[in-house]
Amino acid sequence: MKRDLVFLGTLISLVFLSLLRSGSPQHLAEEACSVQILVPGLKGDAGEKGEKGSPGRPGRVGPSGEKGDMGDRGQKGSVGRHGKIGPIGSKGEKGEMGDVGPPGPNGEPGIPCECSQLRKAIGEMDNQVAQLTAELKFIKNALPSPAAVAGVRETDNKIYLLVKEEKRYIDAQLYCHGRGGNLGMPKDEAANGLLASYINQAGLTRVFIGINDLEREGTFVYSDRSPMQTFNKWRNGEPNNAYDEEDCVEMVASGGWNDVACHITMYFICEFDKENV
Ligand code: MMA
Ligand code: CA
Repeated sequence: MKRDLVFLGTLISLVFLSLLRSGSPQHLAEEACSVQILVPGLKGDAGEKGEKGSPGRPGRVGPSGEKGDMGDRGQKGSVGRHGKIGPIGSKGEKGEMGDVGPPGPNGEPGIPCECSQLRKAIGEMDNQVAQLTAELKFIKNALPSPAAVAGVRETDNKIYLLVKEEKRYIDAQLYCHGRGGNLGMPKDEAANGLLASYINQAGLTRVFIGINDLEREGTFVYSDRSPMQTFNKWRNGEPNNAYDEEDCVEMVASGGWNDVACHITMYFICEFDKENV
């Protein structure tokens, strides 16, 4: 490179000199041609060592190696993550009922108001509840099987119950006693008329009522042992103690009374005092 520069410099100097000598452009071409006879100078000294080149591109990927030997067994892995939640199980059987809990806290105080009317109404309702409770208790205790019930009849102080189960007088009396009552004992016209209509409305012709002369022939008493008063409803010709065996009494559909044998069976009417209900 250095040698080339020296040669070029020499060439330019010679051309310049010849231009100065000629003094005109016509002589320039003739003088330039004369340069062709020039010869190169001596070879220059060796240049300095060049700088290191940049690294070459990476070579191509080599062929895959032979399969290696089997490696050692790996270490035991760490615990895995939690699995997903399983499906909901079937419902268990109902447990036993727990003990009764402690009583709750007291309620808020009531709102003050003009309560006299309300208090009165509540008092009346309390009475009605008590009455209904007592009646329900009576009904549960007194009623025979539902099929045998023909409703009840009542007056101010009595409840009458027609029992459609055929019984002998003594068993009918026991039945009524067992429920806190007696066989029906009509002691006045009103009561007698009520029982008569009860029988008729039930489509019956006769029922036992609570009158008999079991203790003393010819002396009729009510089944609560109270004596017969002036009121009676004996049919014409009764009591006749037919066949000398009629110590019990039936009421027929007209409301009239007739003495009959106590061992025959028929439906009957019980009566209950409301004050005992
Ligand atoms: C007759 C009459 C009554 C008696 C009955 C007994 C139908 O009426 O004599 O007094 O009680 O018979 O069946
Ligand atoms: Ca008779």
